[in-house]
Amino acid sequence: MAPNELKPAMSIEGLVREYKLEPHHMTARLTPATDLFVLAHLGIPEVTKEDWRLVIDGLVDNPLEIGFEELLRCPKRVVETVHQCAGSPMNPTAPTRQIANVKWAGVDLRDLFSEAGVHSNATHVWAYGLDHGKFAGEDQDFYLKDVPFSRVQAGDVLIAYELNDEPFSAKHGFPVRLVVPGYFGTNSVKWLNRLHVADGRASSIFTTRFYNDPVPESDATKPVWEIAPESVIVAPASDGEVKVGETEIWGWAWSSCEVEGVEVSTDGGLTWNQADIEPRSHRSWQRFSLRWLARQAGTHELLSKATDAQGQTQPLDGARNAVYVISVTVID
Ligand SMILES: Nc1nc2c(c(=O)[nH]1)N[C@H]1C(S)=C(S)[C@@H](COP(=O)(O)O)O[C@H]1N2
Ligand SMILES: [Mo]
Repeated sequence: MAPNELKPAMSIEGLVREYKLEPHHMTARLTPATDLFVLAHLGIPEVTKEDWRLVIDGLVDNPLEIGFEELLRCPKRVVETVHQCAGSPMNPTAPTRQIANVKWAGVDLRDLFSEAGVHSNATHVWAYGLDHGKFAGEDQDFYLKDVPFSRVQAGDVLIAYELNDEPFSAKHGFPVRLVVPGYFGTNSVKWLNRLHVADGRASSIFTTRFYNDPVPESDATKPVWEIAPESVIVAPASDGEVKVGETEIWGWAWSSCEVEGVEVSTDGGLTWNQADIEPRSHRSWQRFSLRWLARQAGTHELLSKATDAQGQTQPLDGARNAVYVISVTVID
């Protein structure tokens, strides 16, 4: 059997969705792997390092086939980046706040592509995962996504084998997955076994049917690729209590590019204050904070709104990245 036709057994069949942290739990800059959300549409395949191979084919001069040991011998690249689940493709405008900041290590796909010699008419890279099973009532032979070739050429797209300095657990894609920093998690194909270079989009249930967002005020849709600007308040906790007096409001902000500003409201969105925000380091999320003098006991609505370097800002509602709103009680 050709290696890219490997059909592993599924140790778990069907949708796996483990959402573990709420924003007020996200106190650590680096999310521990055990706290990371898990999303698998078809279940969890059992893949061994020994069986695993990656095929690179399609519009290339030299198709490649790489085994695990060979991958380890390639130059290693480490990327710290936000990792976000876009949520259910059946409900694309619902915010999930499933976000993490983690460190991936692997090989930059751009380097492998320069070895393979990609043709000038290449526009997309199709990424296949070894998981199989039913989704939306239909049999899938594999998980298949696509990313623009230009994103790969921009660098930092990894053929990854480590999460926070450790090998992956089965659920996170052991032994090897794709990681596309700055793109929603759905594009970071776990149990990766084939990259096919093409001159158009892949037509799978996960590319052209689901994971295309409606574009407001038009009939068009756009693929769920780049992460949109977003922010969450970590402290105070949602539905928590603070004492009358000075309190620090702080949280995380992120986007596919750097976040330039976060505004915070402590009066349900009537007025907004510029928070302090740290510059972005690598592709990490950014901490913002604001001193708040809570004068009056009672319930207050706190909101945070990020704006990124491209001038994109969070909408108040009706979108996955809608402004985050929490309620806190100020006590005497
Ligand atoms: N092969 C494969 N890769 C996949 C998926 C999948 O179902 N199969 N789910 C995607 C989705 S929707 C997300 S959010 C991320 C989740 O990665 P994690 O479970 O390692 O956090 O994996 C992506 N990669
Ligand atoms: Mo996801």
